[in-house]
Amino acid sequence: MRAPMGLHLAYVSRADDPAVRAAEVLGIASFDPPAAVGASNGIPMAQIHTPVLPRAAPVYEVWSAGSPAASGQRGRVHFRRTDEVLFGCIAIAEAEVDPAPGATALQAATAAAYAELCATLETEDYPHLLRVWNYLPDINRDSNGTERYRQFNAARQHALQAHGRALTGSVPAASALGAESASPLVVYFLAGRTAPHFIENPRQVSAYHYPPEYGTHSPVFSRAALLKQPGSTTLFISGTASIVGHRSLHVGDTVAQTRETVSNIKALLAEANRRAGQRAFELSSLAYKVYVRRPADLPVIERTLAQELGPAQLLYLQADICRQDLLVEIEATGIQSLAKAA
Ligand code: 3EB
Repeated sequence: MRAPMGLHLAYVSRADDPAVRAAEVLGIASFDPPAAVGASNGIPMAQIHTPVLPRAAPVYEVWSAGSPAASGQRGRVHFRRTDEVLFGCIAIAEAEVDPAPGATALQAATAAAYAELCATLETEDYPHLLRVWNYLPDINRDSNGTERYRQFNAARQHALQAHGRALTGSVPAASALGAESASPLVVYFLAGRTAPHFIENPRQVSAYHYPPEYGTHSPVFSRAALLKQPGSTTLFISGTASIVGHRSLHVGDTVAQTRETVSNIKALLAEANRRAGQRAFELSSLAYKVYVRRPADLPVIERTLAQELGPAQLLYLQADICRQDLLVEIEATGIQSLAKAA
């Protein structure tokens, strides 16, 4: 039986899970792997150093396509692609870069990662960046007088600008999280040949318009991206937190932050369903990654999300979040397959 066209996402506990059809796998992100996994059979493997909660076996986020995929490499970017979409990943250790005067090692690593990412999109001809995941060690730590997340934002924006890419509007959905100290900067991404619809949240100021109190350079991401392909529609919801307007709400209150985050996701779903057609996506049918700053908050977040989301697929990870006052951040993916609906 052939898989339906379009993208597929599975969270599995083994990279060789039988549900994963090797020929159609685009790429894998592994969370908290016990040992080096590396690229296997030419399948790009983004190794992310964020512990899975509760501390247990590693989890593999497996992206695949409804058609056979081909592997490639450009510089440090490992990628795999079909005629429609490309999955890529790159890891750069700060110890391996040589920053220009005035730049930090994280800025140099970010600049290199984004330069190689953009070059891959150009040479392989996948002009539309759909979704980007960024994991940087010690995201909230200050160095050279600036928080590392803000350093990352400056370097990301400069690199995208240097490659002639949009800084507002047509910018990908994204997540940016902390990772364990001394791990490399890891970026993985999906790009396509068809333009997606980019979606903003009417309850929030667009991140690319955040005022300067959050950093000299705004983060470059859309709140969500909606990709329509023959036979399926994919909704990528960016990392979403307890932010209304541009302010963090419910400082110190994990339950209230979790609920506010779900309200933001509901607002994005309403926008997406308006674009995709009546009720294409429901809260309970998305796959979620929940980033928890303090592992001790896990039970209360789990209870709150069980009430709010129903029988949704949830993966919990321990990670620092890009604002010190945020305790939880949630990203989500929805895939509506017409074959399944029929
Ligand atoms: C926020 O809404 C929370 O810098 O790429 C969420 C998703 C956040 C992506 C990024 C940051 C990013 O501002 C933080």
